[in-house]
Amino acid sequence: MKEKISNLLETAINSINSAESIDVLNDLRVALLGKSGSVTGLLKGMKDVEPSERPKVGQMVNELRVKIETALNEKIAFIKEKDLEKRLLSEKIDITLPAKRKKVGALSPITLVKNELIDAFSGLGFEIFEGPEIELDEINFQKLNIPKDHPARDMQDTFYITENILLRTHTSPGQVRVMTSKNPPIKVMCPGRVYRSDDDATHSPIFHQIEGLVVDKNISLCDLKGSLEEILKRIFGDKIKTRLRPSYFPFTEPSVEIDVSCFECGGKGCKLCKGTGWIEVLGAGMVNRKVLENCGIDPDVYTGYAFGIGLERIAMLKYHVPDIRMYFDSDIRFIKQFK
Ligand code: FA5
Repeated sequence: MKEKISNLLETAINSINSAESIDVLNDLRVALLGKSGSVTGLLKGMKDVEPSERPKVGQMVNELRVKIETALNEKIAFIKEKDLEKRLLSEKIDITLPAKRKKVGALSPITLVKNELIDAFSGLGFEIFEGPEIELDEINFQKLNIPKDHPARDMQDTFYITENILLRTHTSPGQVRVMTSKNPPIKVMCPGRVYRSDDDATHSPIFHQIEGLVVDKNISLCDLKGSLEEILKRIFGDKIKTRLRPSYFPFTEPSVEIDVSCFECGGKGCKLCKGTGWIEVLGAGMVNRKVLENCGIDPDVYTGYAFGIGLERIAMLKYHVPDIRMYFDSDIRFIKQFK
């Protein structure tokens, strides 16, 4: 029996030493120590051993089991370490290689101008209000003093969903929504997308505006002029001058167009300002008494001013974009210029 034990130990250690994979070692563990393994087989032969010898032989078999188990575990640990070394070598990372460049997008010039304007108006205390793009005829037109069949509707033909529901033609309905839901003092800007049945190099069927509205006691045209001068200087530079020209909007009275002196030629006259030295940038005016009344605000107590800026137009001027359709062409070369 003792000989059997030492023979089994020798063959087991040889097999473990020559094994090259964890799978082979696991098979060996089953063949040697498993239920029907060789070591368990030895125990079954104990009945043939002299009773006086049994404790000693039993101890030898246990020692054999421990030696085989230790040898198996050591070999498995050795193989695992080798595998790890191999993997670390093959997966070596060269941190000196140049990194792959991530493609970074750019903000559209419309977003750039929008952010700049929002920033400037916020600085003057304007809060943001955003109205819906699908609007009621009543709010887009009628409450703004543009009744059905008013000739001013020709300038803002749009896309009708039903007879009374349409895609808003300007951000001015934002004025109505604010005035009917909030008491003065009011100081808001309404940025957003608007729609018209237009399509040429300077007019798009979809474009962006920012509306401004201030309603309080004693608001005058001077407040309008002062605030907008401040904002336009932020956008076009400190050197520009502004001027107010009489205009007409049904929802403001008096109404004005605001021009800035040409920031390209300093007012001497060039291609950009078509030789006039001035560039028209926005429409504005004192809120019409009728509009205040339509929105439940007493025009004998409160007055207000409002203005509407076309973002595409400002961005075209600022970034020399020759055709409004370039904003919507999805040509990556166009947008890359604004990084
Ligand atoms: C209005 O939309 C008025 N709601 C502005 C206003 C608000 C006046 C408050 C007074 C008080 P107008 O139709 O002029 O006004 O448009 C304003 C600006 O939007 C224009 O100066 C122009 O820059 C831009 N715009 C108008 N139509 C288009 C178009 N189809 N594509 C691109 N920009 C346009």
